[in-house]
Amino acid sequence: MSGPDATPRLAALSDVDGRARLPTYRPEDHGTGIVHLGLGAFHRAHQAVATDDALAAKGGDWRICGVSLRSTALAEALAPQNGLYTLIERGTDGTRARVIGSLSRVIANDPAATLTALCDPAVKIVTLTVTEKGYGIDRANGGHDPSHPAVAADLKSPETPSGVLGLLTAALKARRDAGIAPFTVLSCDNLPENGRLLRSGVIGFAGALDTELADFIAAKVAFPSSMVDRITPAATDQTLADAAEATGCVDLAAVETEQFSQWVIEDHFPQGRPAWEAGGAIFVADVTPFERAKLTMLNGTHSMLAYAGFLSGRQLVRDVMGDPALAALVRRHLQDAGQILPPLPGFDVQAYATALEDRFRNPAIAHATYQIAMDGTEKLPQRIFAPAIVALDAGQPMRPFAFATAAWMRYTLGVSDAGEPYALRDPREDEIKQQVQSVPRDADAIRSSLSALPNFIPSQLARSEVWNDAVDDCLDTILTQGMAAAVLAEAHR
Ligand code: CS2
Repeated sequence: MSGPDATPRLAALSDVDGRARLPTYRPEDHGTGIVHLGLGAFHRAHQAVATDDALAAKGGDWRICGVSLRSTALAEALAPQNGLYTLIERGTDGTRARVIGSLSRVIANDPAATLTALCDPAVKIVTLTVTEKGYGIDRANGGHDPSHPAVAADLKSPETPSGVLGLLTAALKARRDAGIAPFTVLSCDNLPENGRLLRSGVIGFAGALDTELADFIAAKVAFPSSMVDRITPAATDQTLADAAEATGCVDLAAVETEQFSQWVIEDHFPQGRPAWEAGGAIFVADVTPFERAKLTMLNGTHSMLAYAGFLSGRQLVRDVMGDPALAALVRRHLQDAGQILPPLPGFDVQAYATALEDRFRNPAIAHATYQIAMDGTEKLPQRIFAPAIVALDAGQPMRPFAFATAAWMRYTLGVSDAGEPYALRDPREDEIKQQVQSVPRDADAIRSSLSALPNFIPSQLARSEVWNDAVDDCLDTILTQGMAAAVLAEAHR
């Protein structure tokens, strides 16, 4: 296929005619050793890039079979390109382009082919970016969540699974039965102790079917945790235009991201791993402090600014940073969130906060507040509620967490201050609507009703008068004065 002006479609490195940097290795010389579940923009801007660096530096059979569990659009773009795509990195000092060669093949919405790929003896690692809601784990208690649609379906037909826990369990079983060593499972989603959590989900799911299998997984399968960080907005026409300009090819799978990239990984890979350190990854014994810093400061502030910003009419994170009152609330959130983190040797919390403000301000990155606002019920527990509990226990300021919660509660009403309706884009959207539709438009009523959502706001908070008063105070101003005025009032408190 070629573009309207007969520009060739990107399909081989030899097609590239432009300034884009090319892999310094021959992709076809390397076998596939990784299956990645969740082939979104984030994976292509992060782990696939670190793997590209690792292949260039140290070689190995570590190319990636990328799996889209549901959508087919991306695979349709990548398959004719033989997995090649352009990464556009937008720094404050300009834009760089490079072609990534680490994806060897793609599978889209094909559970049987996914299971076959997972059972390939050459596969040593399964990595995942399926978003918080994709796992089907009972986040409050650990283990699998039998009410998650994919988990429920896979418990009924475990031989033909299509969800994350079902696929991993079936593949680990088939490998055990065939005498093939288990793969290492590496979650790369923004969840606290993501490896431990995923391990509990897989063991819980397996245990519901076969306790011996669950024991085998508990004893033999490694689930290292990792913290990943790279701000990756959805690709736009500009991304594709920049890729075409840098490669001389039509590339329908191009992705754009910021220059910054961080990956902190627990070093527990019994079957070996790529030399991801060549792509800047840091290997540590315990990821928890890094992940807490990121979830509390970056992601927590992101969620606050997403709700407050979106409802103040700010479409992009950089627009939020250009609004003095919102920018002041971002700074306050970063400061107060930073204060409750346990000290981490070599980690300068002030420098981290300043760097985050700079990243949020990056004029070259168009990161939509509405994109970050998605899936609030999956994000707020680790980003806002867990830090709020620490702050409450330590007698530290918790107003920023109460304000973020109130902003989310206002967002759940599904209509802007100007009367424009919008979709919440949350897996619990129907439940939330039921909770808020049946109560008067009043801070105490809305807060009480949303606090009653099962497995959401921890009881330590929901029972705390100090917390509830603070949320009500913020929410009352937001409801009576509108978000923009409430942001101004909050910034000048
Ligand atoms: C964001 C994250 O969409 C969101 O919820 O907070 O995707 C954030 O951009 C990444 O975690 C940055 O590493």
